Formats: sequence, structure tokens, C-alpha cells
Amino acid sequence: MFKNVIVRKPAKSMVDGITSAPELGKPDYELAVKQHDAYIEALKQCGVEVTELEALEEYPDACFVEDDAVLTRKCAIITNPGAASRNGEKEHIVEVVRKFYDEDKIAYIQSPGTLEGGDVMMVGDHFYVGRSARTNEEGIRQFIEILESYGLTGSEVTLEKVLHLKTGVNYLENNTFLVAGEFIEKEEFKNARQIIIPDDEAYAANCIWVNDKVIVPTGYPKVAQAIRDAGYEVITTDTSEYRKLDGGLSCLSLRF
Ligand code: CIR
Repeated sequence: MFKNVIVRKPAKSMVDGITSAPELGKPDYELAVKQHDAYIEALKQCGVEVTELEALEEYPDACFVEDDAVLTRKCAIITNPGAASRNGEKEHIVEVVRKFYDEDKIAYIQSPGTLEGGDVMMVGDHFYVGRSARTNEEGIRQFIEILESYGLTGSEVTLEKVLHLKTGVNYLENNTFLVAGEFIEKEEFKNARQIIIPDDEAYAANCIWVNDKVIVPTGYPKVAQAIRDAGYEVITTDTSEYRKLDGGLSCLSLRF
């Protein structure tokens, strides 16, 4: 169960955030703020306490807080984002992380290692880490070493087609994974209960389980129904403006 969630308000500069899909157009900032408020409401319906951080104008992608830290039940790991324009976000996330974790329980990924939280998927005490354009081998090595020092484990997952691991696979607890595209056939997830994401709803592979409810992006009816059929209560919330920046539901929060 999660008790806390950290989010960061989108900055006006978000319209200049990194995107691989410029054809979707620039995000509408006012709408993004409304969607962020609705996202917080959805989280509150799941019974968590939400800490909302101020926007950081100098970092257009800083609302995607998930990439800046990995918060586990035993320790916090401050990442070293591989995207140059995002790297300094880590200096800001550590301030709030210190409110929840003692300094001796906070570890840091160091250069030349890079790692972004969007590449980390927690499955109980095991953490799958995607090796991506943002997360490198050395970052993964350090990450697993830190996990092991706290009695946790980690393993690398290769990925080819998506930005982050959790762009394509997410864990809904109860041995159940949402899997899209290249992840459907992966050894790691093959023997689990899979909810397969159809290609035309691929963006909705990024849903979040929060205390037995699953938050699903608005506009992906097949995925929402499949998750209901698997026995979960579904809450939908619109993330259209974040999608324009390759961002999904998980990216917008740290849940712990
Ligand atoms: C980026 O490219 O870094 C942002 N525009 C989107 C980050 C999405 N984060 C995530 O998947 N965890």
C-alpha cells in the first residue's frame, strides 16, 4: 500500500519540454494545470497523502518527478537523469525526499552512471530496470548495488522501442502486468498474468496501481475495460497534454 505521493506542478516552460512526437502539437499549459489538479484528486481518491511541489520554470520537464528518484520502503535513491536538460532536477527532488527519509537512507546514482525513474518498475522487493537512452549500464550497476545493500534486488530489462521501461510495461500488483508491444514476449513477464495492451491504445500501458485502484488515462476504453475485467476499480483521468511530451500517469508522481 502507498501512503504518500509527491507531485510537482507543471511550469509554464513545459510547452518546451522534450518530445519525440512533435506532430501532436505543443501542450496547452492552462489545460495541463487543470489535468494536473484532476490527477491529484484521482490520487486522493486512492487514500494517499499528496505533497505538491512548486513548479520549476528552469526545468520544462520537472513535472515528471518520477524520473528524479526511486522511493522504496527501505531507502530512497536519487537518480542521475540521462537527459541533459533534466539532470539538474535531482538537486530539487532531494529537498523533499529528505522530509521522508533520513540522510543515511538516501543514496545517489553518480556519473558516469545515468538512471531515470521511468525505467524502474517495482515488483514487491524486486526492481526491474530498463536499459534505455536515459539509463545506462553503469547506472543500473550502481542501482542494483544500492538495492542489494538494503536487502532488495534488481535486474536489467532490455528495451528497444520505447522511451522508458514503464512506457510499455506496468505492474498492477497481484502478479498482474499491463504489457504492450515488445514486452509481451519478454521472459521476465511471460509467466505472469498479463493484460495485453492493443497497439491502438499503446499509450495506456502506463497506468498506475494505487491501493487497489488503477488510474487509467481517459480515452482508452479497451484498456480500461480489460483492467475492470481483471477485477480492479478503475479511475480515469485525462493526461492529453502530458502525452504530447511522452509523459504518462506514472511519470507525474512518486508513490511510496
Ligand atoms: C522526457 O522526455 O524526459 C519527458 N518529456 C517525459 C518523461 C516521461 N517520464 C516517464 O516516462 N517516467
